[in-house]
Parts: sequence; C-alpha cells; structure tokens
Amino acid sequence: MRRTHRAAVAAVLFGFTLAAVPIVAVAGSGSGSVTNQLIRRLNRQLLYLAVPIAVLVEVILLYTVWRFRSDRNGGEEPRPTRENRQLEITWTIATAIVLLFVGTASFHALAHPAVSTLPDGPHGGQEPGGAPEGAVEVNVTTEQWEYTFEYLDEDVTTDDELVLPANRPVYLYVTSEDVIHSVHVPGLGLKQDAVPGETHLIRTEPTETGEYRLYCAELCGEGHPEMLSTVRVVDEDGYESWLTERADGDAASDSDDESGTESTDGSDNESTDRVGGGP
Ligand SMILES: [Cu+2]
Repeated sequence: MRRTHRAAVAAVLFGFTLAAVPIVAVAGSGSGSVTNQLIRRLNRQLLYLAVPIAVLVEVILLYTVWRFRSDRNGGEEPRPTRENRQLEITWTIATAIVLLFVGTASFHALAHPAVSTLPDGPHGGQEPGGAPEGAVEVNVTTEQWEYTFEYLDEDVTTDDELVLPANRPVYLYVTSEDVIHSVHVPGLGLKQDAVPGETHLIRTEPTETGEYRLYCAELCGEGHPEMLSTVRVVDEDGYESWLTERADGDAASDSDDESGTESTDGSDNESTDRVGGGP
C-alpha cells in the first residue's frame, strides 16, 4: 500500500512537471491575430494540465481493477482504506494547485482587451471614435443578409470585404439594422453578436497577412447560409494604397452617378480585383 501511495504521488508530481514545462507562445504560427494567439495559448496550457491528469486517473483505475481483482485474494473482498491523512492532504493540495493554474491561465486570456472588451475601459470605449491614435476603426453594420464596413475618418465604405492592416490595433463597432446577426472570423479568433440598437466592440490586432472567412454565426433568416464575407489582412503599404484606390473609386462613381453616366472600366476592374476567394 505504501508503494502504491508513493507511485501515485510520483505520478501527480510528474503531471505537474509536464504542466510546468515552459509553454512557448508560438507567435505568428498560423494564429492570425493577437486574439487567436491568446485563445490558442490558453487551450494549449489547459491541455498540458488535462492530459497528464486524464492519463493518471486512467492508470490508477486500471491498476486498481488489476490489483484488487476477486481471484487474487481467494475471492475475499479487499479491505477499504479509511482515514489516510497523507493521501487526503496530497489530493487537496494538488486540486488547489490545478484550480489556481486554470484560474490564472484563464484570467490572463479573458482579461486581455483583445478577448474581453470592457465598456469605458482603459483601452477605449464602446463608441465609435473612442479608439486611441493609430488604431483602425470600422463600423460593421449587419442586415439580412450582408455586411457593410464603414471606415471611420477615411470616407471609405465597402460591402464586399473587410480589409485590415497587419500589426495595428483594430476596433470594429458591430451593430445590426434588423435582427440579431453575428460576426465570426474563426481564423482570427473573433466572434461577436450584432444586436439591433446596440453597438458591441471587437478589439484585435491582426498579425498575419492573408484572407480569412467571415461568417454570420446566428440563424437570421432564409439567407443566413449565404451571409458570408472575407477579411483580408494586408501590410501597411497595401492598406494605404487600397484606401486611396477605394476612396478614388467611390469619388469617381459618385461623380458618375451625378452626371448620369455608366461606371468607368477602371472602377469595374477594381471591384473584381478586390473580391476575395469564393465560398
Ligand atoms: Cu445569419
């Protein structure tokens, strides 16, 4: 019994040693954004803890079944263990350490402004225009069954894709014109309901250029499966030139509308270039 106890303690210690292995935050390895990095790192940290515990429990269970099988003691019932203070102290402390680890790791991710955005917090309020200098602010308006992206301070509005610069803070102010929709970008770790009459902030910072699928994750009517869009993350130069191109295109189409003529070839080509990959 003494040996069993030592083995159990050794296994618990082994589990914690594994969990304490420095967990390297693999920044930029397919994470897409700061938000996604935080979520993935928390998932990894919890796995480091959960896998050794699951293995330990299974090993103890199998050992118990084998060690106390009925034909081993000539059919006699094994005597139950009562009042093992050392064992009780061990599992109480081990549980406390596990909960402390889970709580600390979760708080580190959940309290980060790129994961939870507090109204009137130190990183900017819920209202458009509340972001600090250098941040990109976009009003994301949803309606059955499309998204409209309005870039604050840029005089640019799009409905085909959301273009964002890499490595700059991004503030998306999400609202709805009709029913509840959702802005869900799994590749960037973003998800936020769009509620009529309310504005909810998504705060993040894309870290990798590329195209990411944007879904509506809230059943919002018959057109819901088609409510898709694209988030395209580009470098700073690409972003600036896209804004300029887009602002010029909008101005050109406005003046065309005013003069009553058809769109020019230039603006047509531009719109086909901008559209990301199909569903
Ligand atoms: Cu929907």
